[in-house]
Amino acid sequence: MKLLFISFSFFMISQSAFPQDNRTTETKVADLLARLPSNDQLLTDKLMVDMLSLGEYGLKLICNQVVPSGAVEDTRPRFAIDCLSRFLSMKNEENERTMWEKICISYATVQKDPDVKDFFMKQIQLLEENHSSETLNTVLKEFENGNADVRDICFKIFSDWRDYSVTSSFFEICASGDKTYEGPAFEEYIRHIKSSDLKDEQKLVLYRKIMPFALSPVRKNEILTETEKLETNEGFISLFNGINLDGWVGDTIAYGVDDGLLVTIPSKGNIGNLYTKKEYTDFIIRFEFQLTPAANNGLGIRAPLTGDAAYVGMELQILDDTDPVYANLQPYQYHGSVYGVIPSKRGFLKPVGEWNYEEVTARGSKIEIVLNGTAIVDGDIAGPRDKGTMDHKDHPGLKNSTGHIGFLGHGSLVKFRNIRIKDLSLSATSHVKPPEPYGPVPSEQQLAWHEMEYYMFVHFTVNTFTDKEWGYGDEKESVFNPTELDCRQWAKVARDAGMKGIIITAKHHDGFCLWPSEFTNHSVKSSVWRNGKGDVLKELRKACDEYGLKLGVYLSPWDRNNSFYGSPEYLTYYRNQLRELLTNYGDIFEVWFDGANGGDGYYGGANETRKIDNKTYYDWPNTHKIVRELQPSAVMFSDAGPDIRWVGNESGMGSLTNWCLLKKDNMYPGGDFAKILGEGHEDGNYWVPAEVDVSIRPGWFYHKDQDSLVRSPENLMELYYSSVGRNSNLLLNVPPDRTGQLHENDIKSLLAFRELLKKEFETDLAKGKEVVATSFRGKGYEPSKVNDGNPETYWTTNDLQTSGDIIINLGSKIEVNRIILQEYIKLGQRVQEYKVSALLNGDWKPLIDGTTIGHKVIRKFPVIKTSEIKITINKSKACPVISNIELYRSPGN
Ligand code: FUL
Repeated sequence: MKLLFISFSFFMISQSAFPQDNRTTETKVADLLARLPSNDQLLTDKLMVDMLSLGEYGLKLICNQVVPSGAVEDTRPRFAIDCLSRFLSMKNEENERTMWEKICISYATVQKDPDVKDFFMKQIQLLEENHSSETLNTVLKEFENGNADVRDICFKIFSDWRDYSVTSSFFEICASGDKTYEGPAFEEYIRHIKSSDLKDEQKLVLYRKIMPFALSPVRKNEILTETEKLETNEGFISLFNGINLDGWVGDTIAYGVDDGLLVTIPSKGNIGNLYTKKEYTDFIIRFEFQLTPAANNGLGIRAPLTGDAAYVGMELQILDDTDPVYANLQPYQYHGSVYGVIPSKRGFLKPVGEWNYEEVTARGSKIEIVLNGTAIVDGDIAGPRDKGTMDHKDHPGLKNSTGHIGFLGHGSLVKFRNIRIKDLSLSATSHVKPPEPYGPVPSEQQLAWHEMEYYMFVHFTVNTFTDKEWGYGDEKESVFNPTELDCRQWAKVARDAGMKGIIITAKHHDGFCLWPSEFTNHSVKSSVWRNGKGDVLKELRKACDEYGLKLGVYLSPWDRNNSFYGSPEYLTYYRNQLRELLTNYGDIFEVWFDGANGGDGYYGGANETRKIDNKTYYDWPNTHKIVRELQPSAVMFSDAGPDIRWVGNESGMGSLTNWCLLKKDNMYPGGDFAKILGEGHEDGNYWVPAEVDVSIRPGWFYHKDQDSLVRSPENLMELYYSSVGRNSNLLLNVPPDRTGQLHENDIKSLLAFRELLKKEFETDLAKGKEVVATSFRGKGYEPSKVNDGNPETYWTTNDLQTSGDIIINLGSKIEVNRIILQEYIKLGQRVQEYKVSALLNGDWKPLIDGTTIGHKVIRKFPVIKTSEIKITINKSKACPVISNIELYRSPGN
């Protein structure tokens, strides 16, 4: 391009176009077009110079012949115009450029054909490449003077501009008050600033400039989100959430929230002071305010909650000092002055009714105030504090090192918005504080349990040999005689199937113990198996250790064998057995208390029905204490916790809405709580997540006639989605047969499922990709934390925000059909509503929506080819805290 320019200049000097040429312009145009297009660079250059000398009329004649692209007509005029505009774009002759822009605009305006319109607009763009401001001004003038058609064209030209300099034009369009263009201009303004290379601080200035013109709440929000993001980067947080007065104390009657603004309500009587709950020492506070005629308010700083803040703290005047009633004020009473202490400059307020932007910096004894871009106060309170104040009054508050910040009411109507603070007391190196936990949070042992996700249930006892599901309790011990018991085989299969542990029915309702309990003869020690010397628990413990699995125990509270069942003595017996299990078999990760309680049974020969009150009989709290004492890292399962709750069904269905929270105080095992157990309580006061227990076969125990009814690998996959995929753990029962080993059909299915699972989640398409969010809390909580593979890092926003978008940029268009979402549950379960969408032809196509997330949700959606996936947190109890997002293209649909 540079070379071309030099050669043009040469022509301009050495050749005058059409010397002493008396032909008409029409003939010259025809002659010129006849010589185009040309591949000869020199000739082209010369023709361009000639073209320009044709003047406005001649150029218009060329333009008149412009034809839309794709048509077979003569393309020479197009070539001519194209060359010419390139030429002009490199020259500085303003007159010529302006002439050409005007021509292009007028042609773009009158042309009906969209292609031709486009063509002329591109010409204008070309002109802009080197000289933005003049071109922009021309287009802007056209916008301002133009009819609807011209305006549309000009607007399109603006929005296609790549340079950020166009933002000021958008600003003028936004400020023009034309409703048709306000919205789009606003969006373009934001888009241009966002994509510019400006520093955050410069961007903030531009956003602030446009803020007062944001008439609709949507736009206001958009700009707020952007500024908040930038200010968060700088360490600012919002003091006012636009919804309620959370975080504020004092006169919450005469201050209220109206349409996202903090307002005084004079009708509520004397307006008092509204203070931040928190105290601040050194800080920068930024806010906007709008005054009414003669309005009076004040910004209290380093103030106590009671007393006259102007004296017991400091009052920075907020005052319409332009009103005649204030004609005779002292400078230490003007707007901005530290009342009575430090003067300010008058004359920088916007006209009453307009929004003012103010920034106050309090650092040690220095106070600075910038109003609408002008420094109106730059003072030091040390002097007046030690030597006396301007108003000669006593200001003990000047000695305060810290205090509340507040709006001090003096009866007038005043509005505030965008109140943000940066706490300078937090040193620059100290990182942004994490959010406080919200609501109940998981214990250490519950967290470890959440990580397990998928493990094996083993139902094995006399029933295996009697072909029953519930033994009556009168079974002879000799029936228990597995021919080739092999706990190592169970453990190997569990490990190979991807499971993390095994929970065994140490004692089922029949009362038969798989370990040689000291407290009964109804156990393996009375069987012929291993000559009465066997101990299934011991063998399983060893096997689990060998295969790196955790061990859990099921000890049925209902015991149809024991003669004491129903009386207090039984509790002693039950607890003794529990102690044996929790003392002699190493670390136990989960103790399983089932909810089937009471009924008929053998009961030591009584052969009768025994009913117990399941609310009171077991005195659970005292049993729980034993577990806590002997196995502090174990979790306890039952219908109602205390640590893990039943999901409410045995069909493998976790609930789509699934809170890990439960109001368990009035719940007990065996109660009628199925639906509650599925969903949990949104406002639950304990962390009690759900476990999905389900069998790979119709029965819990092995029955030969169910060998053909083992769940298929595909069916196991569905179970996985409806349990682990729904914020629950999956406890999958695989019962050994009479040999004491798992049946080959079960093994085949489990291992094939394992393979399917691997393929289902083979390559995480989100990993390491660029992630952006509508806002984030600050350093250490960036959106990139959701796909850094580290479960201990997370994206979150500032405390007052309860929604937000995260967009994962996949780099190019790829197919996706699964998403995994995880909250950082150490800070509580928060998300109440979310949705996922994909970018499709420039629009966000909704894929799925959901309610809760918790430890993990895995969601399917039909295959979509997209370059961006957006996760929207619509509603959250407190700022959303997301630790992980994964995306997959699974072989399934
Ligand atoms: C229930 C029992 O009654 C079933 O037999 C099975 O053990 C199931 C897991 O728990 O309470």
